[in-house]
Amino acid sequence: MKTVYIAISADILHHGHINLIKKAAQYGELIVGVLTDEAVATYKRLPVLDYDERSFIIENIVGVKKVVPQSTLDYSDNLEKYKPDFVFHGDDWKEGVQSKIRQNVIDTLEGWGGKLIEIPFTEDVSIDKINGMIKDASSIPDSRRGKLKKLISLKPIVRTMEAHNGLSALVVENAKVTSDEQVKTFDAIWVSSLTDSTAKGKPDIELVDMTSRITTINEIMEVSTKPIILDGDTGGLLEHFVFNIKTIERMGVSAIIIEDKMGLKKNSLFGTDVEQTQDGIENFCEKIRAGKKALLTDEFMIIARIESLILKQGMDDAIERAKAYVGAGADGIMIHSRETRPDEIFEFCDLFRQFAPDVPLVVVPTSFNQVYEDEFAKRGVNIVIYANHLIRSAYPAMMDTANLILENERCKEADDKCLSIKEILTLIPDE
Ligand code: SPV
Ligand code: MG
Repeated sequence: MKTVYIAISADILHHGHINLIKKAAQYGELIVGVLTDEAVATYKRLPVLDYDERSFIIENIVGVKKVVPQSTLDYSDNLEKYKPDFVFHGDDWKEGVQSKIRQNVIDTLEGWGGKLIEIPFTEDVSIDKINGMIKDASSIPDSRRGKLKKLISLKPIVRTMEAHNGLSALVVENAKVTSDEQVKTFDAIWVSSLTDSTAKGKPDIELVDMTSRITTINEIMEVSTKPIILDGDTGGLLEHFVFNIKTIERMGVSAIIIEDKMGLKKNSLFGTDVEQTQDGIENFCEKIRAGKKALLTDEFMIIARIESLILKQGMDDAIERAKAYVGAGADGIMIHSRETRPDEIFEFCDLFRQFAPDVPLVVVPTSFNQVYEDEFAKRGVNIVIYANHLIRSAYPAMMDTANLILENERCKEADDKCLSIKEILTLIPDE
């Protein structure tokens, strides 16, 4: 008896898959590699159904002999393991991101004389339409809120970009870069106090109040589906924090990060150049405990941000606080630094992982910007936040255009720097 192998994610199952399974099963005993949750989350989006549910469905389709997990988009490991005589796939992967995977399949099969058989792609399947419906459904609060925890559990690192209004949120939602066999996108949105304030022409000193922050969050939510992490500044007075946190949780935000400072808060990147006061450990723990008590779901995360390195209080203080905040119930820790080298951040990560192997860890590498994401992941970091880069790049572009018009006393020269009128008119869809 010959053996046949196909791989699918099976999150959206349609008659094209059934065609493929039927044809493949005619050639021998059919093994189906179902992509693991990690593989789907890394290469596509969070799966709607988890691996056990998806593999259960596939196991029960006529013609399927066996279901096995496939943990990468690349087939090589499973092909080496099962040495099938045939691999079946639709003929729609000869170009684009999947072409390299296709070539690996052909090369690996050659090892034992196996063959790739490609069948015509089933044309009338509207995956785009189904994806659109899933996207709409996943933007509602109850679907969105739990996505961050899920992403942390499935991805080596959760890549997060700031947004400060609807337009920048659209950028975070839609930015996509294709490289090798991967499609890279952002996983989550950071609603930064610095960029939310700057966009309003205000300093980052908790002057933009919660009502205004909520308006920004709503604008962002209207045009996006990705989980949102809110920069909650100091969290304010404990008595206010317990109310605000409920509102934020109800809206479908996934996490709030609060920093252990008190009094008039200034942006951390000023460091000790301005006067800033760190909160007492017990006081801040009290805020964390009160916040946790106020929550209604176990999806929402309170992440405690440690300012000891920013305020030059030393590593021992940072670690002491991390232990205390985790003990008080914080769902994660953010460690911040304004050093241009990552050494103190790496040292913290190593020490932190010795006593908190599973607590999510967040970094904001604005200053130590040379570190690649996979290096952070190796050090045990779960979330990396690019905290201000969209607004920082928008401002010089706007200034250049304004200056060009002033210099030329007309707008023709500025046109090259601008989106075309057609593009700006169609950027935001009517519905
Ligand atoms: C923000 O984005 O507002 C932050 C991060 O709090 S930082 O600006 O680095 O303090
Ligand atoms: Mg901030």
